[in-house]
Amino acid sequence: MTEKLNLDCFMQEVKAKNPNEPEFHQAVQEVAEDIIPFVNEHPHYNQAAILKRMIEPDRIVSFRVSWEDDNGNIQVNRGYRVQYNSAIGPYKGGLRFHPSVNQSILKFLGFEQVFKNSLTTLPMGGGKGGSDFDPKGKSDREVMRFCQSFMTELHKHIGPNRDVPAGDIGVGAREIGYLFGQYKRLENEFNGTMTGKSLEFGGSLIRTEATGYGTVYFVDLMLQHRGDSVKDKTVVISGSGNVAQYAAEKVIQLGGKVVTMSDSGGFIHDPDGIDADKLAYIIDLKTVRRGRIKEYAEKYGCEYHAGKKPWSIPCDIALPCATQNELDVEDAKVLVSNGVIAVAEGANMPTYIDAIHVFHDNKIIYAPGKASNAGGVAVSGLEMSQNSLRISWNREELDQRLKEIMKAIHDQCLKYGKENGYVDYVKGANIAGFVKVANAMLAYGVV
Ligand code: NDP
Ligand code: 2IT
Repeated sequence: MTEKLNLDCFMQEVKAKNPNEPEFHQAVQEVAEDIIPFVNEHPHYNQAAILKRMIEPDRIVSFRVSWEDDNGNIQVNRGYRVQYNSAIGPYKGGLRFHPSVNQSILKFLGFEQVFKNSLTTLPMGGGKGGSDFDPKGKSDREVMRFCQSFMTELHKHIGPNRDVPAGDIGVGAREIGYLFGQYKRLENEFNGTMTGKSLEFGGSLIRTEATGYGTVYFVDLMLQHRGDSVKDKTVVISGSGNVAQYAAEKVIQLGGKVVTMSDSGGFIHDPDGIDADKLAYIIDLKTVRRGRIKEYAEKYGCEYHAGKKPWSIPCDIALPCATQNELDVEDAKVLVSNGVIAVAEGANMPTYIDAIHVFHDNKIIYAPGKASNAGGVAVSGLEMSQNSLRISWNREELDQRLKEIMKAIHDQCLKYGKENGYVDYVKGANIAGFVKVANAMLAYGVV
């Protein structure tokens, strides 16, 4: 008879074995709260120690990245790739360039990615990588030299059937271009090893928009399930990068009103709503001019709140789209008391666990990132398919596939998360994501 798992003992062991990794502990705890009761009811998973095996990455590669800045000084950063789990497909997940990057953050992201990718219905394992390199304030040439040095090591560990990186915070079209260019040069091969590529060299339509669009499609599905929709809703968004920009665009297209966006300096509050023209300004500001969101407030004469997050602004829908742990228990209480209906994560793990509990206790519709932001990696999966087939699908076809995938994720959340009329999307996503990977691992025996 296999012993049942106990959440506290399990987490104690995780913390002892992975010291000084608070983000990783948090991501495991969020999953374990749902999976431990589930595996205790399905003891064949415990017998095979599936959960214990799933929290251990297949491998972590860590390496030195030396490069020369524009002044001729030698700079040294640390690069990583966490290859988490390949039970259902090649490792797949983004690269993050941000000064905060460390092993804990990349392990949490890689772990989440395993569940997220499983939910997409596509054959992708989970991984994540990146560096503590800060692209802010660097010239294009410095970014290029960094990317080339980073790829000079990374290329040994990736490949179209092994591990397929993409973008994340600080890694957009510019960085993917430099990274793929160096990969191709080193391997002397043109293949689908990276996604998020530009359209001229194997990229997919809709990939740029996919995470933000998918998040809003998911919100609309959650609201439809309650006989409601995004139309006429007031929406508070954090972030002003890739995910936030296209979440805002889709909200506007569906008839909602976006009243905030932010960056690491603070947030702007535009009570009249950010319309398509104002959003075009933000996209240019953030992706071309690489400026600060504060400039929006100066241009359009609205409020800028330095050093603050936007959760105090009354809204129907809140979309955290910037980074991890940007919405705490006090923020959650304020959102609830202001009448929020739905919260969906465009970012990965933006909400602290006790803030999630506040949403659940108040029966707020709440979607974890592994469900609501899976549209990005899903279209990355479609980019891989197009690269393998050497074809390109058109925009309508890809948008349709994205919608179908978000619907399939929503259905999986309902299957495992619906109880007495309320849907616990965290539980639904965790169990559905787990079952597919776990069953593959069972089939492989002890590996
Ligand atoms: P970008 O680099 O394009 O934008 C990041 C945004 O978040 C910027 O507005 C940035 O502000 C802000 N931000 C970053 N770090 C912090 C911080 N420590 N504190 C406050 N604000 C911060 O990244 P993405 O839009 O691609 O990613 C945003 C989130 O979405 C991340 O959690 C990412 O993991 C997740 N995600 C991304 C996907 C994708 O396809 N790109 C897919 C699924 C999830 P500033 O400009 O001041 O740095
Ligand atoms: O967190 C994520 O899902 C991403 N950054 C996208 C990963 C990908 O491989 O497209």
